[in-house]
Amino acid sequence: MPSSQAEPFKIKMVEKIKKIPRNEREKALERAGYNLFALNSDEVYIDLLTDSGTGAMSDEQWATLMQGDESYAGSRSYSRLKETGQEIFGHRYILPAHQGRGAERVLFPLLISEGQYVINNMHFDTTKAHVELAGGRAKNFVIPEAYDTRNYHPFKGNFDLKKLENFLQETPRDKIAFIIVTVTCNSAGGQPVSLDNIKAVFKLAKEYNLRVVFDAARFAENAYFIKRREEGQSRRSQVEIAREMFNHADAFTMSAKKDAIVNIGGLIGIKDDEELYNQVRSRLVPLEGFPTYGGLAGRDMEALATGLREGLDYDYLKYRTGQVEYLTEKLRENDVPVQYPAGGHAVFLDAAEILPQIPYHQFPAQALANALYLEAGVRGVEIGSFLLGRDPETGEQLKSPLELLRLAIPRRVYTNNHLDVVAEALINIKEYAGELTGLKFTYEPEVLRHFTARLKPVKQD
Ligand code: P70
Repeated sequence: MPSSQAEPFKIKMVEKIKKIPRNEREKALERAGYNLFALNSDEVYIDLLTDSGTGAMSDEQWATLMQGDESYAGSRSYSRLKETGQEIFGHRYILPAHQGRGAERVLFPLLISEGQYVINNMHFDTTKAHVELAGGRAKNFVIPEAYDTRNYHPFKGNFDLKKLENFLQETPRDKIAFIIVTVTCNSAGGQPVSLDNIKAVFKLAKEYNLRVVFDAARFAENAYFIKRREEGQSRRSQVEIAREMFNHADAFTMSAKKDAIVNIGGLIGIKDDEELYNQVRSRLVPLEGFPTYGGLAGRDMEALATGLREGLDYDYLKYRTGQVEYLTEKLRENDVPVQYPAGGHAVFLDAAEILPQIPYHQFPAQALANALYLEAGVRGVEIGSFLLGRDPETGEQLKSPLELLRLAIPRRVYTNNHLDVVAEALINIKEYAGELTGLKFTYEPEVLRHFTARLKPVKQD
C-alpha cells in the first residue's frame, strides 16, 4: 500500500502485544518441538500463522452482535443471514455451519461415491481431508505458472483447461464426483482465478454433466483481483463480479472466518437444486445443528451477515490487498524470493530458494519459519513437504512442488509498521541463511502431523 494511502478505518480498541526476549523465544521454540503450532500466543509478537478467524470486527459487527436472536428454530438472525447470502451470491439456499470444514463434512459425502475423483485447481488440506474421508480421490489441475514463484501471471489460481479437458475425456463420467474451484487458491499463494477461467470450467463441467462447487473462503479478494487484473472488468464493481462468479457455481462451501471477517462461522450455498438442499438440510441437523443455526449462536450469524458486506467493500479490499502487496514488494526490493504477484491474504516466501542447502525431507520452509520466530517473534506457517506428508502406500516422504513459508495477514489487525518489522527480520535472515540447517522428527503422528509433530534441528545429533 503506497504510504499516501492510509487505512480506511480508525482504531477504537487495542490489544497489547509484547516481544519476549530472544533467550525466552529459544526456550519456547525448543519446548514447542520446533513446531510453531505448539507455541502459546503470548510467546508470539506478530502472529501471521493464519488469516482465519483472526480478523478485527468492526463497530457495526459488534453492534449487530447485540441483536442476535438466540431462538433454536426460526431465528431472525438466520433470516437476515440467509437474505444477505441470497442477495450477494444469487443462490436460493443458504445454510449456516460452524466453519468451513463443517460445511465440507455436510456436503461432500452427498456428492462423492467411493473411489471417485474430485477435481480442484488446488485442494486446501482440510478440503482434501474431507474429500478423502468421503472416499474420494483429490486431483489438482492448477496451471503450471502457479509453481513458478518468480514470474508474473495475473491469475495463478487458474485451471489448466487443456489438462482438465483431457482428463474429462479420458475418464468415465461415473469415476468423477464433481469439480471444486478454490477462490482464491490458498495453496498456490492466495492467487485468484479469472472470471474467464471460472466460466470455462463451468462450461466444461456442464458438457460432462458435472457439478461445480466453490471453496469460497476468499471470494471477495478473488472478485477484487478480477476487477483489477482482468481485461474488461475494471469498470464493474466487485459486488457485481462476485455475483457473476457464483452464477457459475452449483453450490459452495465457505469458511466465513476469512473474507466475512468473523472469528467463527461458515456457510453452505446451493444455487437451485431443491433435492440437494433437502439432503444437505437433513445432514446438517445431526452434524452441525438445526438448519436455522448450524452450529452458530444467533449473534455469530448477525456478525457474519454484516461481515459479508464489509468484506466486499471497495475501500476495504483496496487496503486489504494493498497491505499484502506492501510486504510482498518490500521483500522483492530486497531480493527475498516470494510468490509473485502478491496474493490476497498472505505473502508466500520461497524457502527452497532461500535455503537451497536444506533438502525437502528436512523441511526448508519450517527451518525458515523457526528462524523468523527466533529473529523477531513472528509466527508463520510452513506450506510445503512437512504439510504434505507421506505417500499412504509406500510411507515415503512426498516432495512438495513448492516449499513455502506463508505469512498470512489478519484482516484490519496489524499496521504497515508491523509489516516493516517482518520485512526487516527476513532481510536480516538472508545474511545468515547459509548457516541454517534442516529438521527431523522426534515425534511424528500418523494423521495431520503438521499440527502436533515434534522436531529437532539436524545439527543437534
Ligand atoms: C488457513 C485456514 C482454511 C480453509 C481454506 C480453504 C480454501 C477451507 C478451509 C477450512 C486453515 C489454517 C491453516 C494453517 C494454520 C491455521 C489455519 N484455511 N477452504 O489459514 O475452513 O478453517 O473454517 O474450517 O483456506 O488457510 P475452516
